[in-house]
Parts: sequence; C-alpha cells; structure tokens
Amino acid sequence: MKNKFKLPGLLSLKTYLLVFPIGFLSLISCTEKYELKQPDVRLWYNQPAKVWEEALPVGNGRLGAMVFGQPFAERIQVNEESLWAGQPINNNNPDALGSLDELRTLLFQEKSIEAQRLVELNFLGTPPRIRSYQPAGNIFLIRDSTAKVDDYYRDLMLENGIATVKYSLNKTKYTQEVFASAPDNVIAIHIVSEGNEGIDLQISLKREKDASVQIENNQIVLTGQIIDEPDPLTGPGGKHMKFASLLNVDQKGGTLIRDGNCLRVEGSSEVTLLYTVSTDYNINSLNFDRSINPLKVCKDIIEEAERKSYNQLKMDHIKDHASIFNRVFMHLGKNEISNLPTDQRIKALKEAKVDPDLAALYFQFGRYLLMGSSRKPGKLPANLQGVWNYQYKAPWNADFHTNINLQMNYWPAEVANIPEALIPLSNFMDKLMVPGGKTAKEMYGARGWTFHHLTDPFGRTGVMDGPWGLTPMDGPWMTFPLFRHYEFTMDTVYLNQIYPILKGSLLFGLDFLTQSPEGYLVSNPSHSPENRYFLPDGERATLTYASTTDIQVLTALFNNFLIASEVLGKDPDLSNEVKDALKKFPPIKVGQNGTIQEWFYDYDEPEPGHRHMSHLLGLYPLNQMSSGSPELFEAARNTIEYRLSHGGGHTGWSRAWIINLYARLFDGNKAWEHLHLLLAKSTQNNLFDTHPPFQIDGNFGGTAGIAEMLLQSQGGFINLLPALPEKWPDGYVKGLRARGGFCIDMKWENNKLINVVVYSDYLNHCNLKYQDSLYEFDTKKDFKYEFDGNLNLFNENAIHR
Ligand code: FUC
Repeated sequence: MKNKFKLPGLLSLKTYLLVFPIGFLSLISCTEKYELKQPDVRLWYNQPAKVWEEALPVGNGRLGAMVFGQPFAERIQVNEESLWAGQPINNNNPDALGSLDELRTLLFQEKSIEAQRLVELNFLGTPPRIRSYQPAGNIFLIRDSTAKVDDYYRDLMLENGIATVKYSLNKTKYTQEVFASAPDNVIAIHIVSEGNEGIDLQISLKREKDASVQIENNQIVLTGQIIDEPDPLTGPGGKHMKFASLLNVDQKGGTLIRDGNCLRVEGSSEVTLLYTVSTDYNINSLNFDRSINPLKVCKDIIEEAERKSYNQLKMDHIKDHASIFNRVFMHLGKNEISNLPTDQRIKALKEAKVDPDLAALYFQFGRYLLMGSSRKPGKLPANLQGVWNYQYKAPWNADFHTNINLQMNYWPAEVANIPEALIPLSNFMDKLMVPGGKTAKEMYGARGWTFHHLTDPFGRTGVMDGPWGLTPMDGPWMTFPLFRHYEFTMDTVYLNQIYPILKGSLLFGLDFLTQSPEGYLVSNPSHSPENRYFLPDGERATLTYASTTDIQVLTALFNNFLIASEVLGKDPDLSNEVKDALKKFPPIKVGQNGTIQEWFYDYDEPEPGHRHMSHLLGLYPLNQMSSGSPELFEAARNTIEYRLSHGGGHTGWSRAWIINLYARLFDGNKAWEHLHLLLAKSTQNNLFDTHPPFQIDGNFGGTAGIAEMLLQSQGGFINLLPALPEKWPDGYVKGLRARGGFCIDMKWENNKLINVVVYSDYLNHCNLKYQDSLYEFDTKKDFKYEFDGNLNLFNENAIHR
C-alpha cells in the first residue's frame, strides 16, 4: 500500500509555521464556485409541536432553543451549555492504587468475580455519580384568543438557521422567526403581523427551580443559583452554579406594559425579543468562578446586540451561519415523498417507502446540530443532547459519555466540513488533563492523564456507576477526534497545541501497560464497554485484561503519537520506547465462530446482540481492519452479522455505528438498509435521534455514516463512492473533506461517477481511487483538479481564495 500523505517538504516546524501561518479557518472551505446547488434543506410541518421532541432546535454553540410554534401558547425552551448541577469533586478512590497489584493478579488468574468485588470496594469513585445538565427555562408567549388558526406552517431552514412559524388569525397574518446568533451571542425572536389585528401577547420567562424573576423596564430578568441536595451518590449539597438570563422586549406600535412578573404587548405590528443566559462557570478552572457576574454578562451582551436593528442581527447571523453550513451540498435524489412535510416523510419510511432525499436532509441536520452545539461562542463540547435539554435530571444527565458517545459526536466533524467543532472539544480535553492527571497518579501510579466512561464540566474523572465504569482506556480513546482533526487539516500548529494531550495520554498508556502471563504488554484492568462474558464456570463477568478494544485503542494512540512526534520533531527517545512497546501487544484474534474475538480469551457472551461493538473500533473509526487484512476484514463482517442476528443495533447510536461499519466494508446496500432503519425506528419527527427520548450521538453517527458511504480517506487513499447503494443511483455532493487537506466535490449518474473535483490546501500527494481506477498525483497548494468518471484529469487551476 502507498505511503501516507506527504508533508510539504522536510521543513522544520518553525519554517513550516512561517510558510503556512495557520491557517485553521482558511483550510476549511472549498471556496471555488461550482455549479452544484444547495438542495431544499428544510424541516417543515403543518401543525405546531405538541411535545418537546417535535419542537425545532436552534443553537449557536453556547445557547440552544427549542421552538414549539404554538399560536396561542408559544413555548421556546432555552438552554446554556454550562448550566450544570454539581461541583468539582476529586472522586478517585484513595484505596485504588494500593489494591492495583492485587486486582491485576486476580484478573490474570481469571478470578473476575473476586476482582469485581475488589473494584466495588476500592476502585469505585467516591461519590460514584455526577449531577445533571439543566435547562435555562422557557420563554412563553401567551395570546388570549379563541380565533381559528388558518394557513399554519412552520419550518426550520438549515441553510440559514431560522425557525419560522406562520399562521393567520381573523385574517391577520403572523410570522415568527427564531434564530441563535453566534456573532451576537443571543437568541432572537421576531414576530410581525400583517392585517387589521396587531400583536397582543403576554411575555414571560420562567424556570421551575432555583430562580426568581423581576421586571426592569422592557426587560425580564431572571437570576438564580442551583441548590443541590446532599446525595451520597452524587456529592454534598450546597449552593452551586449561579446563572442569569435576560429577555429584552422591543415593539413597534401599540403599547408595552408590565403585567405582574410578565410583560404585555398590545396592538403592536412588530415585536423583537432578544434573549441571552449566562453562568459563573469558568472552564479554565472547571469550576464556578464567583468573580463572574452572570447578570452583568447578560446585560453587556444584550446592550451590544440591541445596537443593531433586527434586520442587521438577522443578516449577520445568516452570513455567519451560511458560511459554515453551505460548505457542503448533498443531493441523493428526490421523489414524490420528498415533497411531503417532514413528519409524513418519517411515517412513509416506517411504511417501507424510499426517500433518498431524507437521508441527505438527515445528513445536513447532523451538520446543523454539530455547528449548533460545538463552536464559538460555546466553550464546552456537545454533550449527549448537544445543548438541547428540558429536564432537570436528563437521561444519563446529558453528560459527556466517553465510552463511545462523545467520540461519536465528533465522527462527522472533519469529513462533513465542520472542523471548528473540534475547538471546544480540544480545549476541554486540555483542561481535563488536570483532574485526569490526578486520576492517573492517584489510582494507577502513572504519568500522564486519563478519565473513565463519563465526565462533567467540573472534570470528575474517577470510576463512575459501577465496576463496568473501570475503563481507563476511555481517556486515550478520546484523543482520536483530536488527532483526526490534524489528519484532515494537516494543521501543525493545532498538532503542536494538542501534543501535550497526546503525550500525556501516551505516558499514561505506557505506565499502565503491564506484562501478562503470556509475555504480552497488556491493559489490566480492562473491559469491553458495558458488555459481559461467561467465565468457564458459567458466571457472568465484566472485568478482564487486554480486551480487544483496549489493544486497538492503544495501538492507535501509540501510532498517532509516533506521527505527531515525527512531524513536530519531538521526543525521539520516547518514540523508540513506543515502537518497542507496540511490538509486544497481543494480536487481534478471530474467535471460533469466525467473529473478531472481543476478549483475550474466546468467551461466550450472555448478550450476543449487545449494543456496543467496541471490538470493531479497528474497522471504524480506526483503520486496523482493512481489505489489506482479509481475515480480520471478513471476521469484522461476521461480527456485525452475529450482533445483528441476536437483535443488535437497537439503539440509535448503535445503528448509526453499523452504518459506518458497513460503509467501511464497502457494502453500500447494507449501509443503506441500516440508515433506513435508523430513520424509520430511531428518529423523532423533528429528526432527533432517539434513545428514548433523545440522544444526539445517533444523529452524528448517522451523519458520519452517510459521508462514509460517499467518501473515505483512511489508509492513504481518497476512495470515491466506496459504498454507494443502489437506492442512490444519481446524486452529487460538494465540500466533503478528506485526510491530507483535500476537499471533494463529485457527481454520479446511474450509480457511476461522472465527475470529481479535488481541491488541495497544500503541496501534497494524492491517491485518488474509484472502484478499480487509481490516479496518483502531486498537488499544488490552493489548486483544484477536475476529473471525469474514469479519473482522467482534464483541468487544473489555482483557487483564488
Ligand atoms: C452508553 C450506552 C448507553 C447510553 C449511554 C449514554 O453507555 O451503552 O446505551 O447511550 O452511553
């Protein structure tokens, strides 16, 4: 197989940075005009949302809102990413390190039940749980009317990020627009009326817990502080996160009056509400920071935003939003079902109808959700619900779950061209190195850092939930989205920034590894996320040593580190140590039933259809089981089939993973089948992924899967249409990204590629592959290359950025 993409020459890092002075944002778009157009990217309905899961999300990376579109009792449920219950607690079990040797001995002797008891006593975190991400509240717009609603329509236009509601009452037309502006850091709500009757609304801002509301002139001011009750599972009680929110009301015509703790507009022709919310969370300390005054922050934001007219705010929002969203167009074919309202399209899919355009919409919705939940002005990564949550105790606390979910959130970031989504994640990981460093040292006597299967904004990194939470490899696993960002952008400044994170993870890995009785270097304790196996005596066990997923994670981490140290010219001695260690890892094995063996021994499992497929990490998102290793490749397919034949894929995120896995097996029709099932079985009418009620990882995994069907770039090749299903015979895509700093547009007809354009951000080498055709060429920086469907190059031009 050909070598990886080359860096431009053998420049020192310093020279390299001078030549390519970053860069990061200039790398991300293919700005050339191309004749392909953005298709209709709208979710739309003929009725308001009755429940939260039918409301439509807007988000700016920090703020989120769910718009119901109710004419008489409009509800706009609001969120702010850092509004969490809880507090920082070092929950590393102080007895862990002293018991580590004993635990390892028990596991090497297959005494897993005894090991489990020891873990419950001496490893489980104190306390073992975290508290929840919480809502900021609701904005209610109440209209005292019994008029009949005519011509109702609502939509969410993904291209401009505006949720619109239109209807008529007594022949007066009302239009409401809601968007979350990143440039102005507010949620804007705008209502206009056209007709004889004006706008009469009672406006309120409410939060059911820990908050009070005051009216100050034309503003509703909400201030509060989360009061946590003491709880042995989650930690001591107390007055924790402070927060404030502000709703500013402006109207044209009519009057604005105070109505108790609400404001009331009467007879106005236009109303603009600007909303923001803030907390005293400080990511730098992973803690509250009492020097931050959330109300002052809100007042400053609103004061700035108020200087602009509504139209100016809207134009600035659209410009910003569209500059990211419109990097990618995707068209997969339309039919009559594609013209139905979104809820009816989902219904049609449940009745086994085919609607290729819904897959394209789902893909674009995933991109929309990622840019709405993980970018500046936000500072935290997308949690299990992005930023959108209405519950005070959300499912799984809407936490940062790191045994597949947070990783999956970032699968589409690079290929689907939202690389800035990585910035909050990278920063958060950087901060987590502090508590993670304590966990590495206090629990495992190791250098570097790690954490286990979940964390919160306060950086709790001990073992959570139960013995199955003893997953020290989840820290290393979380470095992959960061390294992937480098692989796609070739941004060495970024690589330099994340180098301490990679190195810290590597040092942890090196110190954590221990010699097995067979002479391998292995992880111990180890576990295959949330799955169990039968011990030879029939007992069900969780813990073990050298689970397959751990070997894959460590192999990838170590190899990524070798690339980083070489590119940056750092730590050559450490690299040698890493190369030696890699030679001592156990191999990935194929078990008796022809599947990838999940554990070091070929155990049977009580739940063969388990939702986690951790031992297939090597197939996707990693690249350790490719067609270059036919035995593993085949065993990977058997593994999926085995899981599926026992009821696997029953959660949205699990189904989404299967799409990606089949795409990596180049089986487009199977990938399509599972995409269809994801849409038909695990998707709400507002296109939110279900893990009832909502978990966003399935949206992101599904989005990545659709991209993976059309373009793959692992292993040194840019593989075009590697898993194109028969159901998508004609289509085009613009702006997908490939590893090496490339951007791809392509068009296909009758299931055959007819045209492809490669945009190159660097001097580089490109191996372009389509079915059996291969075209290898050296690219110039900022050049585009046009090919026909047989990969004949017919045009080459400089791109003028
Ligand atoms: C993983 C999954 C669960 C759930 C939780 C948030 O642990 O096994 O299904 O998605 O994350």
